[in-house]
Amino acid sequence: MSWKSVADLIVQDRNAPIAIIGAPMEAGSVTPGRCDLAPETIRRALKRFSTFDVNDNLELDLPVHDAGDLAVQTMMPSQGFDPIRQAVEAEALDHDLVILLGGNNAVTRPAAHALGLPLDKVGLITLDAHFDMRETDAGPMNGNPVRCLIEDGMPGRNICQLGLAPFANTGRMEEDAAAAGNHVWTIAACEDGLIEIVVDEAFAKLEQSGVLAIMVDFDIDVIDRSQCPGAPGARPGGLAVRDFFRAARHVAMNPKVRLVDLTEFDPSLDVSDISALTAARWVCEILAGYRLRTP
Ligand SMILES: [Mn+2]
Repeated sequence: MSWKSVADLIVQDRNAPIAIIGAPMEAGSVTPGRCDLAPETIRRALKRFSTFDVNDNLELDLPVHDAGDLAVQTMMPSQGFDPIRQAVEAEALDHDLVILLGGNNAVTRPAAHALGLPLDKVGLITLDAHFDMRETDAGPMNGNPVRCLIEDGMPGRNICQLGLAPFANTGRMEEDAAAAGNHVWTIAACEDGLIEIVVDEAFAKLEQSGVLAIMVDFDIDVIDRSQCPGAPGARPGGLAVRDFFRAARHVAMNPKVRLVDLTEFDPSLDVSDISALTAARWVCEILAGYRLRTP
């Protein structure tokens, strides 16, 4: 390779401002698949991205601490809660920003508990086709992390949900999200290049809620399925992949954002590496957004 790749930035360096950690959880998925393959697939795909963004004349020159991948492949979300929370918490203590590679969307709940703050001081933004408000009587799974977090004590006013897809949720979920006080922007509100405005609206809501730190969950199924076939929940009519990248960069520019995750990427469903390259580009955009933070 004649150029420096983004994979070359990922090294063992506890002083790095950013850490990356994989949580290859698959058990507890509504649609069983191979989300456990995502972290290694994304790491491999990062070798195909250079560190230079020609659009903005931006060189990614910051090291990223590699915290490895957790051994959660065979664990149910209830078993995986403590290992994920503890590992993410350790990284969040040492680094400004933690990038968590799922795994299915069940990794989001333990991660939100890992910022060293009570949940009423943590904000959660989701980019997701789904409310993730399924019932919790059978325990945590990939379809209910938002409901779990509300039951854990996160106020709905701390939760902003972006990109909800039509015919992919129930009226009951919408009612429950509204009753909890969640802030909601459907996919229609995120179209036509409006995603950065919507992200700013979400940040403003979280500012009003008085949160001290923000986690952003990027469920890759928010993207249009033609541009992200490797996500079981993705549907035609989803977010344009360019808007997904814009959202990632814009999110990472906010210093209150301490943790981002990418979930629901299933490499076994992918076509021509489209989703692998999309997930890896998401990492690049997060690093670019961090790089553009103003101190
Ligand atoms: Mn989800």
